[in-house]
Amino acid sequence: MTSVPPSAPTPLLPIPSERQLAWHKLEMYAFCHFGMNTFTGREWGDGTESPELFQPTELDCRQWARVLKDAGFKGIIITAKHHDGFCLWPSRYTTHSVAHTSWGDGKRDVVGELAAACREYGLKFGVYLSPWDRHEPSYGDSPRYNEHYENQLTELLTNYGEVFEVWWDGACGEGPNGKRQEYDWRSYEELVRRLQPKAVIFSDAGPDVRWVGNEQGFAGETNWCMQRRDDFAPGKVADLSLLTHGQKDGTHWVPAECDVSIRPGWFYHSEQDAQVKSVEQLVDIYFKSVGRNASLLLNVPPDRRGLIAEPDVQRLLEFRGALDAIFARDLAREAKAVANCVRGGDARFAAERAIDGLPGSYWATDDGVLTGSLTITWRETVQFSVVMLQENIELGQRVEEFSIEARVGGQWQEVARGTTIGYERLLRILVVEADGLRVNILGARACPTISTVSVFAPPSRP
Ligand code: FUL
Repeated sequence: MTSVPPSAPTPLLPIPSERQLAWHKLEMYAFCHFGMNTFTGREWGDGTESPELFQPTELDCRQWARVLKDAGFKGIIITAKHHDGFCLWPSRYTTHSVAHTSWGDGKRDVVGELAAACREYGLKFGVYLSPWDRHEPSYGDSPRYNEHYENQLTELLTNYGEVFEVWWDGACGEGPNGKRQEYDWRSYEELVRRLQPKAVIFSDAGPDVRWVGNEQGFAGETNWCMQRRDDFAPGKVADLSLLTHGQKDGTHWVPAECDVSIRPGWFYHSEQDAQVKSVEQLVDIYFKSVGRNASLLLNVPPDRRGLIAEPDVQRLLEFRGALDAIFARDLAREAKAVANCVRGGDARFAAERAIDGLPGSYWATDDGVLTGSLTITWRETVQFSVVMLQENIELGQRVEEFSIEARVGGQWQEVARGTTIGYERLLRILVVEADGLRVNILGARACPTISTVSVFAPPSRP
């Protein structure tokens, strides 16, 4: 008698698009806030600044790319235009730009220089184009400004090669007597899709990536990639915790991105040189963003020279060193794994699939089996301090609750507990000496599909 091999679990909707899947894998990329505010010392300019003030003395976007690449970032998003309206590229649609300064004889293009540097260093390139524009006279005259915004977006999305992310800021400080602009988000979105079909679009309401609801760099411990997207609009979210946690019953796949600055401000201010975040803070942010099923967009603002300042360069390299040490040795790769339920009893869905280090392979249970345990054992005791879990999100985000146990002296003891997993969940645990580790899936929306269980040894002290 021949038995029919079990089929893969049916995707549990919503699931990520191709462009979202590629974005998930980036995990960590940088923001570079640079522009008029760098030279005025402000965070929000009012649009009356003279373009002449923009005078970087040693601008070198290759330095930005080199530093960020060495620190392990996968891409850079630049503030091509912030709220003050000053454009870092020679836009045909305004005189408020680099083309109208004496800097570089009005012939340099910061966006172009950064795009080229990203290409050279193998980094993705993204753009922030502030919808709120305090300089542009047509702002507030809704159809006219929407056309202006789309013209500028078109320049950015056609002249600089591939763009991986378009960042829409919901901020608008116009008071009750200020200009009211109705943004045509739908039309902007169609434009991005047409010109850069691979780019993800970020805003409070996606459509592809959502703001996490705070600027401190953390996602909720419970963090779903789903959102009831039609209930949201950029800059209009009343309950930010919905962005921090996502929505289990969300209708669309709109995962979270954590934007946070390495300094107190988004722009460079020399008086904040001593306030660059510590390695401990950056590692903590990493565990609370990447480690909670979100991406990390770390802002590293270049200084008035047009270079990433020394304290930041130093800190980024230390941060890289710390991450390399934490993730140096995956003990799961040296272990055996078994599960109490394997889909159809088939080796294609066995526990080993979660520790084989191969992308796309995963442990799964039978349909309707919403709990299960995966046990890893070592021949001798090991010490570990970090566990990484991943779901095969191509089939949807499923796990709602899990626990982790360690076998210490022959006894199983709980060392961590959590809710969602998603693309990636990192857990820091007290160092234990154990010869086994068990991941218990305690609840799921459909049969769990676990693509990775990694167990990292404590960093060895130099
Ligand atoms: C906010 C802006 O108002 C800040 O200046 C900064 O650009 C931040 C990333 O987004 O909404």
